[in-house]
Amino acid sequence: MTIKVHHKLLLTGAAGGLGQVLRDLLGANCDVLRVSDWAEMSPARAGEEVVQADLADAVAVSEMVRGVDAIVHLGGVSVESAFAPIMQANILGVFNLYEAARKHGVKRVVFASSNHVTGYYRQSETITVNDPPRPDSLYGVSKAFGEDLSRFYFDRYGIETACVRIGSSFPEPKDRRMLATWLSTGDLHGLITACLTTPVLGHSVIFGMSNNAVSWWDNAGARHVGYVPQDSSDGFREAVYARTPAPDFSDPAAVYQGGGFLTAGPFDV
Ligand code: NAI
Ligand code: 15L
Repeated sequence: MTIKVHHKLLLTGAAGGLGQVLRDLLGANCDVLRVSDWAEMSPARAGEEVVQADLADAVAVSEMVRGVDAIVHLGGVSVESAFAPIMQANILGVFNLYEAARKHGVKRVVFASSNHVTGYYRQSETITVNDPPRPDSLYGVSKAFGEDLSRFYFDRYGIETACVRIGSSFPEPKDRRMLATWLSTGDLHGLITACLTTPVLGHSVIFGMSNNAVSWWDNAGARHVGYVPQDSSDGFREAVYARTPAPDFSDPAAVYQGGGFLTAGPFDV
């Protein structure tokens, strides 16, 4: 059973892939779920509020945040792209969100960071949450900015944040890399619930992964969050091997943890 400690939760990025999944699940974590995106969303259901807002619009973001107790922040550019949209959504947008949280007294945020903050580590390395960022893309740099900004808002204003470096959260692992990076959507919800309910969150970085046998990430530094993954990519391994070619190690995507993000771009501004 999900423990409900918040009256009103805000979910940003609610029109996106993970946002739609979590919109169905996070209702159990609160009395009222406010869902937001700049894209159109389906109408409010019982126990929901729908707010359309561009993260780059400080006034709109302030109104979006007013009155909520905690935020699950998924909104933003979710892949490598030209810098301008990344700057608007992931840099200015995350600043607007934390400023609004400060002004309105919101004390806890779960920030959807990404494994691409550390994509330039090799697939032969196991890293911890204390290893320095090595972003593999402008997108990864923007998520590293969000992690740093949230640390500043914790140190200065006491706003607690879990920076969840999500691996690959899809219904199934799509390729061999995702056997290591896979996070089931059930485990994603479990992880977010843990971050929302753990007594003391502080400023925490945690790798968002299921209990996969092959893993590049050590979450020992995030034990206080109380996340215990229930799923594993292991059952998909045989089928993934059967439908995908052996890795070509002259391709950086097969060598580094960030996979295809290593070779995405540059994009015209
Ligand atoms: P998505 O691209 O499907 O959803 C992102 C949502 O943000 C979209 O609905 C989009 O309309 C909204 N958005 C973009 N710019 C906006 C703006 N300026 N103002 C308001 N809303 C805006 O991405 P997905 O897969 O659902 O991921 C959700 C979050 O989790 C993203 O922040 C992504 O970076 C992060 N993440 C996801 C992973 C995955 O495996 N799905 C892996 C690592 C991180
Ligand atoms: C991400 O950060 C992306 O948002 C998602 O679409 C996937 O590509 C994921 O990383 C991944 O690394 O598989």
